Amino acid sequence: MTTSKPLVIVTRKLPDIVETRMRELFDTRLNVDDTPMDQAALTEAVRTADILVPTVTDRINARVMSQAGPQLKLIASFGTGVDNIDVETARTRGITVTNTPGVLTEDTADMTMALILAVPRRLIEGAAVLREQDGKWQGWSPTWMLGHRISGKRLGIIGMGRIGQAVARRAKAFGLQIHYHNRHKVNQATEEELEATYWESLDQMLARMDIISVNCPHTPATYHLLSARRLKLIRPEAYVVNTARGEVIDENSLARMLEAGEIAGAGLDVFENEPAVNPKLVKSDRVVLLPHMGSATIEGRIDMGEKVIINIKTFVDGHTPPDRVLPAML
Ligand code: 8YV
Repeated sequence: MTTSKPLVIVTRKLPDIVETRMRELFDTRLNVDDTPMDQAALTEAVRTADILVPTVTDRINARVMSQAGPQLKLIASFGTGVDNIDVETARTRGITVTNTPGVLTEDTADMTMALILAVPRRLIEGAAVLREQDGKWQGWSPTWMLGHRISGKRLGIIGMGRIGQAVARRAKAFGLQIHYHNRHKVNQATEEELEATYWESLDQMLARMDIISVNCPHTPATYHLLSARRLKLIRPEAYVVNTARGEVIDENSLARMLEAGEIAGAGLDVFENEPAVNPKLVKSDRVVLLPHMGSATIEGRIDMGEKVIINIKTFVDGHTPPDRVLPAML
């Protein structure tokens, strides 16, 4: 580091309490009006920062990193997913990368469960009736606004890491049967606790599920994991929920299938080209769309900030930060 206090550039507005603490500890440059940085602004930031604190909205690719000055030693990301950062290029340039795992697990699992309930039970449609009719609802009818029962259905979780398991725990309490596909089988105690069935073959699992939840990270191996071919394996009565990353699903194919009634519905918190959303999805009445809100709780965001601070402080003090991300982990 060139100064006693490292220059930390934060790309987006963070909770006040996090920013205040960062300013106490570091020479911190904040983004108080929260304007997202374009590639030029990011390039400028890496030319001067000792430490960069980006978020999911910043693309820290090889091109940006190639412009980094030798003083840039740490990218302490405010977020768990690191698919927006070229971790391999960072490693070759001697730049450490950290993230904020663990602290958004429960919030993201809650939001996943909310979508699992909202789509089959037509929550948003029902709420919209009262708004559209200005509160003048025509009254109850035995065959109106019928959705589908959750209890007893088969939930297929793709990615049984921290978030996948937290979803499974909730879903089990709602009476869903837990199935999962993962790179590896989870340990026996967890499988027993969740009464979960492991499917080595994603194709086979997809063909048998009533609800599918995407909870794996976006990596080169999971890009379009739900490809056009695999989406066709899903039963037409089934629902798809995604709170992980849009890139895991071929969004155009999903939108086409929803339009054609080949999939019953979808609950999506993430999209392939955020903030753009496929117009077919926006128009569809078979979907519930949320603007990437999975971890959007004030408690979660403060915890994420705390993790960022711990990672920076540990690094500056000459130790390996607790949440270091290595290419081999992806
Ligand atoms: C965060 C997320 O809000 O942490 C993640 O991977 O997807 C979000 O919940 C976002 O990444 C913050 O950068």
